[in-house]
Amino acid sequence: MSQPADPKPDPVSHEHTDVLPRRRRDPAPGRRRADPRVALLWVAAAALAAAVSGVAVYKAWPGLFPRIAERAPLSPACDITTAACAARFAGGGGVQLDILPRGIPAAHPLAVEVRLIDLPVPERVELDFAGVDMDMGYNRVGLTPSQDAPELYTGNAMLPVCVRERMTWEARVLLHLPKGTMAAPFRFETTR
Ligand SMILES: [Cu+2]
Repeated sequence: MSQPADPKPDPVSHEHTDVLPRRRRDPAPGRRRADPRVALLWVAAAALAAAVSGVAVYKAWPGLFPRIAERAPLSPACDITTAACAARFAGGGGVQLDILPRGIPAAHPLAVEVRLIDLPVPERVELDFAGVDMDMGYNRVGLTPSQDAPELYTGNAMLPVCVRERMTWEARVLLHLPKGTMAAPFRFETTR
């Protein structure tokens, strides 16, 4: 019975020890670590909004953005400004493109000739000129099937003048088939 006097100072020391666990439970560092996740959520929400508006644009102009069923690989070995070039589809068949006059001058009437190689007859054949690293607007012409040769399509086009000294273009032969559009790209450069 001499001990009951001891418990009196004890509550003080207990309080002190209680403070430590409470400090450890402080979630401040954990919350700081959770912040990037919140930021990521916002990025995801913004990306989703951009995707939704992108789909809206895509659906509003199906002619502008045809569903590309297959895109032929680029063939850098051939220069379309100096010769007729061919592109092969991975699924078989190909396209030969020729644009005259050579050099593909801007603001000059161009004669376009497309020859289909081992491909079914498309509903429509078009040639599209697109700026590779620059938006050059809508430059697309429809090609007409030749009377003599069913695999031959011809048409007239014109390349717009670029403000830049050097411009990289992609001429795309678009074959519109029931299964989707097949695109055969040919890259070239123009200089002023
Ligand atoms: Cu340009």
